[in-house]
Amino acid sequence: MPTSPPTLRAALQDYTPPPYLIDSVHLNFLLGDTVTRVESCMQVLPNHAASERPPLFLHGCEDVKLVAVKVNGESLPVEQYEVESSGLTLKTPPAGAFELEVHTDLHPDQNTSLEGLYTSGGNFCTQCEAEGFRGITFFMDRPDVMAKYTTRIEADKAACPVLLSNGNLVGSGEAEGGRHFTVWEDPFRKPCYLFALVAGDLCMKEDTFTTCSGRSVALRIFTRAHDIGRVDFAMQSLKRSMKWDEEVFGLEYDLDLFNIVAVDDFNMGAMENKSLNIFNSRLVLATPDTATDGDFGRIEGVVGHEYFHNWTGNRVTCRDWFQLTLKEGLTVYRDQEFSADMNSRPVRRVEDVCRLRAAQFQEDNGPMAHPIRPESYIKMDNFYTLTVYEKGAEVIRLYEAVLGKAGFRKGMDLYFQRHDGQAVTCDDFLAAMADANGEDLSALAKWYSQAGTPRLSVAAEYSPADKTYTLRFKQASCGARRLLLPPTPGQPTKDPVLIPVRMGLLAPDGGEVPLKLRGGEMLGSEAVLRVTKAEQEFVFEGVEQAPVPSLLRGFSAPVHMTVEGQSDEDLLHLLAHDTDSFNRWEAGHVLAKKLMRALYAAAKDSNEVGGRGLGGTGMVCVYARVDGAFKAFAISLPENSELMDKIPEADPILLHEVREFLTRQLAARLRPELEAAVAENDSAPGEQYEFTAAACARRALKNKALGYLAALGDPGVTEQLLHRFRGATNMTDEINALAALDRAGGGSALPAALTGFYQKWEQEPLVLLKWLALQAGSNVAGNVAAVRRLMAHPAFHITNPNSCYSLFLGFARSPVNFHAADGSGYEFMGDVVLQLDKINHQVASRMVSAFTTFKNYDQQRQALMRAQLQRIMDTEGLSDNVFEIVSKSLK
Ligand code: 0A1
Ligand code: ZN
Repeated sequence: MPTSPPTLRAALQDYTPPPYLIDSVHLNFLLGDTVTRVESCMQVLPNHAASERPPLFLHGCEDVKLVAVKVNGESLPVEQYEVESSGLTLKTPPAGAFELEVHTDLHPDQNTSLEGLYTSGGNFCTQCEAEGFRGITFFMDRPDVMAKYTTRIEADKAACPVLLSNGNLVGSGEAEGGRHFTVWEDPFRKPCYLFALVAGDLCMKEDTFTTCSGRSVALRIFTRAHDIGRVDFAMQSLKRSMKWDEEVFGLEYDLDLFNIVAVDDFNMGAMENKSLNIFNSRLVLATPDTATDGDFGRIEGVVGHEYFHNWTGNRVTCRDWFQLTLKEGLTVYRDQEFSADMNSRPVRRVEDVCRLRAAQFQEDNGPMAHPIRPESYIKMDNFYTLTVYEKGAEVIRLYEAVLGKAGFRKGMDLYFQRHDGQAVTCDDFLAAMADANGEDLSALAKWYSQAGTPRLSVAAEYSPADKTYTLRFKQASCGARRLLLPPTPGQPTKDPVLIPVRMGLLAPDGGEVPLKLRGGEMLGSEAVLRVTKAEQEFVFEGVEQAPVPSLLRGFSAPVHMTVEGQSDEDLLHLLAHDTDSFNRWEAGHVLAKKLMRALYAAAKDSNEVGGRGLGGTGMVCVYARVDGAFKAFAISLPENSELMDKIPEADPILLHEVREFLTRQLAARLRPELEAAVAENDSAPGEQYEFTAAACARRALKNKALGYLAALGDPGVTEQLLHRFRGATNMTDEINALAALDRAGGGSALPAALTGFYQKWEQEPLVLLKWLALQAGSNVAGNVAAVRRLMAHPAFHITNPNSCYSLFLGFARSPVNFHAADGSGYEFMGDVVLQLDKINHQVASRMVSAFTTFKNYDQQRQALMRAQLQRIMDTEGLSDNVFEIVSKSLK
């Protein structure tokens, strides 16, 4: 619901411990068709000096109606408390421990924010992170208040046969009027953001996992009846995650039951509520006919992620929300490692780094830039960002680079030993890592407090006379001028950070040079240099010939690196000989970026794309030289957002035309190779779909090649695509063929193919999300009208976040239509933001984020985008979520 403009801003430096604690809480949910009553009975403990009697403040929200307040069993006289929409204050609570009972009424069926208690497809469910529990009852809604929960749920037995909450089922029975109940007890203390309740008509699939100490854990996945046949992959992923965490981190599951529930209406991906994970259904349901390789990979990763939170997030949680990266950065790191172990490690690393550079670097360079530990926020929901999650994971990787895998594990062990059952800070994590290894890691602390992506430049010098090779590093941060916070001492000019540079040197014959730093010991063929100063040099001795350096192997730190004087020959040398697979890929990627930027610059000068005949020779070379899983990557062009970093005031449509030109060039020059790639990697007739690294790599290359061939506009290719589309036996191939048809212009075949796809999948909302996204992202000029029409299509539901992400974010990815010169795309998104803000603040604020990059574009577009931001800003009753992003963008 829209609220008045915000006045409250939370700040890290204002943290104080809570004046009271809640030792235990009994919740009684009386679920009803329209009204739900929540009876909460809390055992409150003082957490202040005995001489004081501070007021007790419990957070609330305007949709929660207070019905009764009792202290130690007696109704509290009205003059002893104050109730506002923000919360309930007990003016003079009793001294010592006491019992506080609060009854509230809610309307879950009217709750479109999808926070607190709401309904999805007629079933009840909750989402409490970050601050949704206050939408259920008045409570100390902060993560450092950790209580033991007992939850009774009562509902109509026919409408809600399944009644779930956290922990163990300790009771159940019949109630009056065709109702029934269950009682759940969670033996582990937890913050209220980890509370969950699910009630409804759900089917269940069950399995078991035997832990390393021999305990049997019941694993259950709940879905609507229609979907229960699609949970096997998620179940297997869960079992693999449980085993992996035991093997890699020695972490065993701690209850006898682990539940996952899939719901269609969910703002984010999934939620790690203690023993009752709630998932967006798109991250649970998958069979080869409905889900792509990408979907399977995401499901595996997110199932792992939520499971891993049981230790990194639940057993050890955050003291306050500024510490979010403590659990998220660490858990993303863990899910990335899990996925790397389950699939191809090098491929996963390239994918993770691409995402980081394409999106997080952009965030770091825009108006919402914040350190992985933000210093202030208006709405915490806005800080579930790529910076906190993905850059946070890269910062965890820095510990690993510095300490090695064994040292990292020692640090993790000490972290759990010290902090199990506590709500702690990022400093506590750093201290555990440092103490376990006897290392001073204070140089890593700046990564938590500085926003922006550090820039690292490297100059190299070879001295044939004394056979030394010198690397000179310089570091500086970008983004400082766009920092959100007013300049404060130390923030506008950044301090140097510790940058671990994993590296090797390649001799002219491609062999590895043994590394020996001046005055040091032999290091083998790979070393991790610790760059800690603004300027620092490392001198290698005994280098017989001028080498080619291979720096930042595996992307050992999240920085922009420039190697001065690096030639195309150097890059091709790395491509051919580097022992680090990431850097081999990186060499090709750098070549592709250089090529695209050169093409763009030439087009800008001459007003003609490709006018100077720049082809793709470098990339043709790259394609020829890489093999296996990397061949598909070798012809993947860098994302626009990555290129724009070095293109001031970019024209996104011109950049798109450059991409199209280069795609056509490559398709023409590589046609025989691409056709061979299709033929060699096609599935054999009757071949079963498998989600394995090798099978995914084959499909990726085949489909990438088909996408290129589609760009040729050859009717024969279109015919082949249509044939493939009709005959596809899995969704990866089916949706790729449809997308390629779209790229090929599709001719008259495209509308019929789209209609056929819709009819085939009419009953599968998750598949229709792909159908919506594909049409929304079309680069056919004037497509905004079609997207407006799709909003009225039965496949689209404005109250469903997935629908909005597919249609609107899909549209924002179209350079031609979102960035249309007449501003029609921006106006459409402005309309969408305002409409959505009345329904769901979190979804609206994700949409408005499409405007935050406006300073990257040319003057006309900046003005048009800014005008939409201003129009949103001037609208009455804006949510805090949208207000925060718009106001920071307009600064
Ligand atoms: N903790 C979850 C993500 C999550 C965060 C916020 C939510 O609502 C605002 C929902 C889910 C995770 O990292 O998976
Ligand atoms: Zn998480």
